[in-house]
Amino acid sequence: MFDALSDRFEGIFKRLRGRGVLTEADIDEVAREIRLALLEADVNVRVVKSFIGRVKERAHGADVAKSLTPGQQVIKIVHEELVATLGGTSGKLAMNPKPPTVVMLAGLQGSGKTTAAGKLARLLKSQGLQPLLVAADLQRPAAVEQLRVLGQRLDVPVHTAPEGGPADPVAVARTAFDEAARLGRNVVIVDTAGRLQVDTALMDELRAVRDVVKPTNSLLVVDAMTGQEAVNVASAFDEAIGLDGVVLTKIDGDARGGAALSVKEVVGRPILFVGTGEKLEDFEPFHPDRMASRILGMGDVLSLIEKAEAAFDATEAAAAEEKLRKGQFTLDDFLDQMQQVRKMGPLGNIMKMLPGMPKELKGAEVDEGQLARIEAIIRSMTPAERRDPSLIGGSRRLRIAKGSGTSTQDVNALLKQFKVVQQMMRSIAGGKRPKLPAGMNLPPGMPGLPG
Ligand SMILES: Nc1nc2c(ncn2[C@@H]2O[C@H](COP(=O)(O)OP(=O)(O)O)[C@@H](O)[C@H]2O)c(=O)[nH]1
Ligand SMILES: [Mg+2]
Repeated sequence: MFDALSDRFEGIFKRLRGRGVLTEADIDEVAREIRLALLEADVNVRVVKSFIGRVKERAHGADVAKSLTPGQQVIKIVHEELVATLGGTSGKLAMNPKPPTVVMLAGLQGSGKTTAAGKLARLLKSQGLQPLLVAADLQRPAAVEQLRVLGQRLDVPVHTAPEGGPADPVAVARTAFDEAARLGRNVVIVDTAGRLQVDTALMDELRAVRDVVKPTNSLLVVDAMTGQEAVNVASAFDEAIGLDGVVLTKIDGDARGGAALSVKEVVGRPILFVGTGEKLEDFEPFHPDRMASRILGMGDVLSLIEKAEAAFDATEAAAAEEKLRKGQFTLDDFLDQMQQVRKMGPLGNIMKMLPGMPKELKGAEVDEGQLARIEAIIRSMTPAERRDPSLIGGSRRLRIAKGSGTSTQDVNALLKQFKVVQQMMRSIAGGKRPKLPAGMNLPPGMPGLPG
């Protein structure tokens, strides 16, 4: 799910990253592109409209924080609004203070209710709870059997209508509580019947079951493939039985994601769980922030932005970049940049997070001890030497090594690495992808690459 949308966002943001300043017209253009991307992903029109409105308003009004580039700022706003659209905080089941907690699953036929019942039972069991599955879908005999098989596999009891008795879902629901008490079960999961379409008979049956079980959580199971239609389905179920949340299934498929992005805002009920495959373990609590990062296809970049915000000064970075371009980057700047980058946390991680980093750089291991050594070496140089390392001949090398408590080999290595960085920077500035010489590790404190 979300692949196409992710691609679109990636394209939009890639262009944004290179920009220094965003004009009103730039923001409008970005907003237009995002709008199109969302509509193509089958997101509800109303949702798109309010989403774009919020993003635009915030982007226009954003006081340009020194720590972020304008492009990063827009990405951050889009991400935050996406999280809000998806439901803000992570969903959780409500627990009945007087057990059992009752979870009623409703939804169209084939949406994945029975599977979700099994998956939820598995999840709750793993959390130390004692679930009971209740087969209140008596439309098709196969449905009961399906739940029974799941229960057997999970070693979770399944409550069904008595053999040969009337196929009455309300009766099954009513006797479920005695069964739960008898078996010492504290969560009752009720699987219900579905239809291919919303109809009154179905809704009446569900209402009757609901009145008997009084669900602590009444959850709508929605197939992500339903797209925007999911919104109508959700509204109908909400009106009929009252919903507390949504289980979005089959997000492993190639659904465009419109349902996920629309349900919360239109129906006002959060997605609590997602089904990510056919197996019982393919089920997880829904985290809006993680999903938003996944949609933007840049989870790593976002955490990098967060870190950068905390530590990095965009103005200084821009100045360093400018110097690089002009070939004026000195060892002093190198030291400055190294310290900036170090404020952001373990270097190895940051390298891995940077988008567009050549693979050989991403894998580069950075040794923090080596960082300290490099810092000491540069500090032992005179200002003139830092500006122009070509001054550093044999005797100066020895002096610097002694001053920094390192060896002349260390000093040599640093000077060599610095030269490589300068060359790399020049080639990046010239629009080429940098290549590290074979066997050479990235010098720590390598300044931020222009993304
Ligand atoms: N790929 C995938 N298939 C699912 C998922 N959830 C359910 N299914 C499949 O969807 C079909 C219908 O599921 P079922 O639980 O019987 O739907 P119900 O009619 O609502 O009870 C089955 O073939 C399930 O294996 C999911 O999250 N991912
Ligand atoms: Mg079923």
